[in-house]
Order: sequence, then C-alpha cells, then structure tokens
Amino acid sequence: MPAPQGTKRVKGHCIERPFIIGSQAWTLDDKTRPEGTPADHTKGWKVYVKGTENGPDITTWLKKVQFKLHQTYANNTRTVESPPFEVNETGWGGFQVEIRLHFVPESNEKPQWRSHVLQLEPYGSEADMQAQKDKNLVVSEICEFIDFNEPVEPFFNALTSEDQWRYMDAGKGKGAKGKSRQSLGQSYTGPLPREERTAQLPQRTTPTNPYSRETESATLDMLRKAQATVTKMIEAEKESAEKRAQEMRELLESGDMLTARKR
Ligand code: SLL
Repeated sequence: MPAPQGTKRVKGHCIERPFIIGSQAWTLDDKTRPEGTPADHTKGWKVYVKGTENGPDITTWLKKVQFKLHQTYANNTRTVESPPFEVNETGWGGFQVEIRLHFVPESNEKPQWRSHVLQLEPYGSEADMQAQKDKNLVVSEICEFIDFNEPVEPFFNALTSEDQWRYMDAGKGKGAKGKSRQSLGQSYTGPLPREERTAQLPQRTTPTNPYSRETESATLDMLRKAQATVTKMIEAEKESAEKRAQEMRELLESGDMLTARKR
C-alpha cells in the first residue's frame, strides 16, 4: 500500500539548519521603564529565536515558538505564532527559559525543546563585562542546529526551494507569503547574489555576524587544545599518584612504617 500523500520520506537525506537562540537584557532606568512595571523589576529583557543573518527564511520550517518562563510570571507559557519569535519582558532575576519549537504542518515533525539561560548580568572577561556595562546591554546568544532527517517529500521540497530566499529578492521588503524582511526578525545586510546564498553557516565572520564556519572551526580548535591540556593534566596526576603508591609500598616493605607505629 503506498504511503498517504505527503508522508513519504526522502530516504538518505538529512537537512540541517543553523538558527539562533538568544536573549538581551538591560538595566531599567526612568526613561526605559515601561509604564506599570512592578517596582522590584530592575531589568528589561527579551528572548528570541531567529534565523541566521542572510540565511534562508526561518519560517520555511519554524511555525511557532512557545517560551516557557519562570513560574513567577503571569501566563508563563508565551506562544508566538509568527516572526519575530520573541518575548519582551521585565523582571528581577535570571532563569532558564524552556523553548518549544513547532514546525510547519507539512513537515509532519513533532515539536522539539531547547533551553536558554536568560543572562541578566554582565559576564565573560573583565573587558567584556565593562563593554556590556558601558552599553547597558547583555547579549547571550548561541547558534543552534536542527536536523531534519529523511524529511517527508513536501517538506524536503520546501527546504530545497528557491522560495526560502524570496524575501531577499522581493522589492519593498515583501517576501514569500507576503512577509516583510523586517517582520522575519532575521538580520539582513542586503540581497546576496544567488551563488552566495547558503542554508549552511557562511564561510567567513563579518562585523555583523559571528556565526560562520570560520568561528566554528576556531571554536573546535580551542576545544581540541583544551582537551589536550586536560589529557596532559590527567596523565601528570596519574603519574604522581603512581609515584606516591610506589613510595608507600617501599616504606611498607622497609618496615619503617610499622616500627614507627609501634613506637
Ligand atoms: C530562581 N533565578 O531560579 C530565580 C528566579 C525569577 C524571575 C527568578 C519577575 C516575576 C514577576 C521575575 O523576575 N522572576 O514579578 O512577574 O529561583
């Protein structure tokens, strides 16, 4: 019996998409404090899910996002049905935001969870922290990946179609399904020539976009070096433990410890 229409999987293909999960936070002052903000709320913040800069239209695969906030918030599950997928709030404390990604119906995929720590306080090196204080802006972002393994045919077609770049071509900022570039919520630096469009991470880092293969390989290098350092430290530790054990055996054999204890 043939599979029902739209549920036949495209064998041997896994389609991957990078995307960004992040938050921004700032200290409120009289000017930036929204009306009616509770007196104990010291910070303004937003948490978001967005496509990569100049990447394919994220709504090709992402239908809606649910952000589960700390239970101290009223209606703490916030559902965002269209881009930009973000929640703006104020508060006094950081917490872990649970993020449920719902995919377009034609994907036939179950929702997936991701997690993001809402970072309210400056972090990193002294210099980084100072820069964040000067700007009154703490940005915490991660480039995540999602794999669609053997997607069903209609979804495979969408993920490989030119339509996901339509937002770049269209005049007056209107793209596929009439969405404007701005409303997509992904950053955009101008239409890329067709041959430079990629659904993968771009090759190079630019002043506006740190998420590139270049960064990825530098990060992997850093991790490999750190791993080598840890391996060396473990070896040195093992060696010195072995040395101590050997000294202990020698002491025991010489009988010094026994006589010492008897005395
Ligand atoms: C914790 N970090 O893990 C703390 C919780 C809760 C944050 C932080 C305001 C809520 C409201 C708010 O900032 N909650 O007043 O609506 O236990």
